[in-house]
Order: sequence, then structure tokens, then C-alpha cells
Amino acid sequence: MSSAMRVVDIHTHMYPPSYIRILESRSTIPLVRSFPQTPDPRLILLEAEVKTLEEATQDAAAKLPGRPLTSHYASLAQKMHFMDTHHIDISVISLANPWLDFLDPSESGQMAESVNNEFSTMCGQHPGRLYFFGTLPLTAPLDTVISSINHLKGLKYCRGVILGTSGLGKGLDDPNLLPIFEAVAAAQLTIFLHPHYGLPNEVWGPRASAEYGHVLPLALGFTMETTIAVTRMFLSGVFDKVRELRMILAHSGGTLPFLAGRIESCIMHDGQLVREGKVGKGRRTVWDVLKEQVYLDAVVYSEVGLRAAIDASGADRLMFGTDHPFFPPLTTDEQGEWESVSLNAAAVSKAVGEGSDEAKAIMGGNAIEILRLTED
Ligand code: 5CU
Repeated sequence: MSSAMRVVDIHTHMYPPSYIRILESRSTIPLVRSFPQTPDPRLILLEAEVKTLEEATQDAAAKLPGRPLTSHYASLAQKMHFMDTHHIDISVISLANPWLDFLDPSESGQMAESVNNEFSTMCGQHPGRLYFFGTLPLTAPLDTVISSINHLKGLKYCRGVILGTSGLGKGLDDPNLLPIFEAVAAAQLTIFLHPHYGLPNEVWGPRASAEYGHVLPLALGFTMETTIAVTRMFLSGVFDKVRELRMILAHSGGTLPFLAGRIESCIMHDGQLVREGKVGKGRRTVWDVLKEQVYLDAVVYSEVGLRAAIDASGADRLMFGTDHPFFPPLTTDEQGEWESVSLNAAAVSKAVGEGSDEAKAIMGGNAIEILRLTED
């Protein structure tokens, strides 16, 4: 008899109230700002939103920047309601972007400790239903970062760390990150790699901020950012140097499953890499890393992308996610079902068959096993 399906959401964010207070106190992005023309304050996060922010600051009739900061971002009761509405048994919650990347080095260690404790406390209020990915104070000195990893290791409901692509400011191929990757791997914490910075605004052209909403930075900037970050890690040899490192890539790896073949071909045909002996026999390829050290979330909204992700990494390495509280419904009640969630669930059914063993694995079984969601 086949087992019942358990649904686990591994891509679901929150900003605890203390973090929102920091955003409220800021005058540059990321920030929270109130505008007279709307009751909800606005959450302004992305470089692509700065122009609209400036325009709205000068002209009360201008388009509002960012997104409404609803109770979905900070309320635990709202998270539980969302889970119940969508039949989600377990959520692995994480701080949303841009994490602690913007904090002064003197503040980030203390803030990481308090945010991680807040997440731990929230999980303790719903044992068995909530786990979390912690946050690292990457602007702080190395020993503070290592202390934070040790702190997370001791927190009962922590299963990993959420990480952006900037690392210590120079990206994830920075050799100075190696001790951090080693410590995370030794603590058996899985990295959840998530984009924030996208691509430079000029790439989107002069019409984007007035006419195209958030489509280009979110659909393409985020996904290319992840693809580039992981490819840089691969080229620098991080995955070989830290063989126990395990990473979940947001948005099904950006475009990595689709582009892995081209990346490999460019490596094989690169005169410099060949001359330097980096393309020898027995070398691990991007495909190997995708199957051995990488997991992918299933937040790609279509069976076409999901099939590429499954082909690249295997159905046993995909994990369902919602990206809540981002992408709320715009024309129906936010307290009801979210189309962004049903699109991802439908993509799983279409890609591997509704109710199939693979669907059960992607919807929850893989996460339970890989992230040890049954252990106290
Ligand atoms: O809508 C957005 O800007 C976002 C974001 O910032 N982070 C995220 O995870 N999803 C959507």
C-alpha cells in the first residue's frame, strides 16, 4: 500500500518583528516606508525599486514602490493559517532577503543571534510543524560567523542556513568563505541558496521601472544570479574542496539545470582551463555536482522547468516550496488559496503524475528525509 502524502514547504520566509523595526528605521534599501495614499506600509527591497521609491517620495500621485507589507510577512499566526489553508504539514521557515547583508559588522553578530533565537522560539511553539534555516552574520569577523554556526548547530529545530550570493562581499567563490563552508558542512547544516541582488538595472533597459513592474528582476535577475553564483563556486572548486557541503538552490537552481550542458561545453573548450590542467579525466562535472551536492526546490511554476530540474538532479533531490509571503493573489482574498502555490503543486503533478511515488517525494518525503524533519 502506498504511503500518505505529507506536504513540506522548504521555501517559505518571514521577517520577525525585530527585523521589520530595523527596516522601518532605514532611509536606503532595504527599508519599510509608509505613504499617505495607502494603509499598508511598503516593503522596498530591490535595487530595481529605487527609482520608483524616489519618484513616490517626491510626488504623492506617483506609483507606489515595492510591495505592501501585510501581516503575512511577520505574523506566525498568519503563517500557520497559510499552511493550514494549503494543507502544508511542515514548513522550514527562513528569514527573507536581504538577510543581514546590509548590517554594520558591529551589529550583525548580535542581530543574527536574536533573529535565530526568534525563529527557534517560533518553531518551538508548533513542534513538529515548523523547522528553520538560520541566518549568518556575514558582515562580521570570521570568529563571529563561526560562533553563529555553532549556535545554530545547538538549536533543536534548525536544519540549515539561508545564504545570499554576495558571501563576504566578493561572491561565493571567495577563498575566505571556505572555512565557513567547512564549518556549515561539519555541523550538518544544509545551505539554502537564495538570490537577492539580481543583475544591474541597466540590463533591464530604460522602460523597465515605469512599464514592466517587477517581472524582469524577479523572473530573470534572481534566476541568473543563482546560476552565476553556483557556476562560480563550481569553477573555483568549492564543491571538490568541501565534499560534505550540501546546498538547496532556490527556484529550481535558476537556470542551472537548463544550462549545465553549455557550461560543461564551455569548460571543455576553454583554452586557458585546458592549458592549466583543469579539464583532466576524472574531473567532477556540473552534472556530478547537481546529483551529489545540490538539491533543488520546486519553485519554478511549470512542469517544463520542473522536468529539467528532475532530469538534472533526480526526483529524489527536489523539494516543494511556496515562496510565501511573496507572490500573494492580487484579485482574490489573501486569506484563501494562493495561485502561486497551486501552480507549483500542479507542476509537480504534471511532471511526475498526481499521487505517484515521485510526487509524494517531491511534495514532502524528500525534505523529511534530507532535512531530518522527524528528529527532535
Ligand atoms: O517579490 C520579491 O521581491 C521577492 C523577494 O524579494 N524575495 C523572494 O524570495 N521572492 C520574491
